[in-house]
Amino acid sequence: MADADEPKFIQMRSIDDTEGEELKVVGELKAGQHGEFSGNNKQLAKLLEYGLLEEREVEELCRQATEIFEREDNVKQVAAPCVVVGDIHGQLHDFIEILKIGGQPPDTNFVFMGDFVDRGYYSVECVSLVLAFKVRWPDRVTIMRGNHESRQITQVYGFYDECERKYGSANVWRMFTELFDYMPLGALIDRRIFAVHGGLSPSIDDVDQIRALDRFNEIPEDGPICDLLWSDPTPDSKGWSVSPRGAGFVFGVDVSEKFTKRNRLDLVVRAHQLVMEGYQWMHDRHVVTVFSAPNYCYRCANQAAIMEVDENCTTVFKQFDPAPRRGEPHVSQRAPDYFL
Ligand SMILES: [Mn+2]
Repeated sequence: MADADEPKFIQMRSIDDTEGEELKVVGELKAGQHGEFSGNNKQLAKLLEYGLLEEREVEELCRQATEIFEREDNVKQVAAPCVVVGDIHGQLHDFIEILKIGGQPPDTNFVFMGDFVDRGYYSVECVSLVLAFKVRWPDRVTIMRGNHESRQITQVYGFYDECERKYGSANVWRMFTELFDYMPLGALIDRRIFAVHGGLSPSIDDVDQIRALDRFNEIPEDGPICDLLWSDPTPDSKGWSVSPRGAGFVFGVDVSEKFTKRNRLDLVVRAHQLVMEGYQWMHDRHVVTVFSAPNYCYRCANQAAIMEVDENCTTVFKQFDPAPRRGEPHVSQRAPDYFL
């Protein structure tokens, strides 16, 4: 299994220099507004200030997150309003930017559609941060698994190497990848919007069928779980076709129409594909792609987006450009245009 493209990395220097305002949640954590400035709050504060957790902290975080995920359904019910986030891929500065643009837990409900790791330089920090949010506010933060939350894929696309480089062994990688097996597969927002990392599966007609799957394993090489995490919509053909990715399928507008109608959905929101504007409608607005890593791989010059769902289940997209940081090449530099 492989991603469609294979970009080259430019080695970067340091992460020291994030200027700008302190995040509200950092201030509140310091002020003790979320309880004692200890344990998980301390980890969260450290991560929000671009720090790296110690190995024993990662161990504790994974243990706590596993306990929470273990009790969650394959498809988590989420109430609007919420903010839906696509691929992050180790781009920590941009993750922090998302919190500035979209709001912060616990005031904002978040639905993260996976692919926290690989490609970018801060996969460890990104996955630690999203898990620290989850552990601190489990009911405010929904996480689903992306195709990169996998032992096999992370050994090819950077996360394994990053863990070894930052911790001196593969211990932390082992802890995270064991945890990945517990992540839910999707979310249902107000029973009207189905969120999933990749797309639909020829083995799944009803959302309820997903609930019956045994997900607590490495992502299989085929079958419904693989499809949900790997498939892509296509404008070019109807029905189901072989995917050029080597896993999952590509599906046409007729598939999306049938699935949304049968499950009484407004739409399917998914991530998984680079789209230049950060979001892209497809299949007569039955499907929308949200991609939240701007200037992906530090060279794709794409905008990123998040999707806000209001209390009436109306969607608004906020686009954003790369957050400023020294030491990384800037391919694109466009004026932000959040409200298109
Ligand atoms: Mn993906």
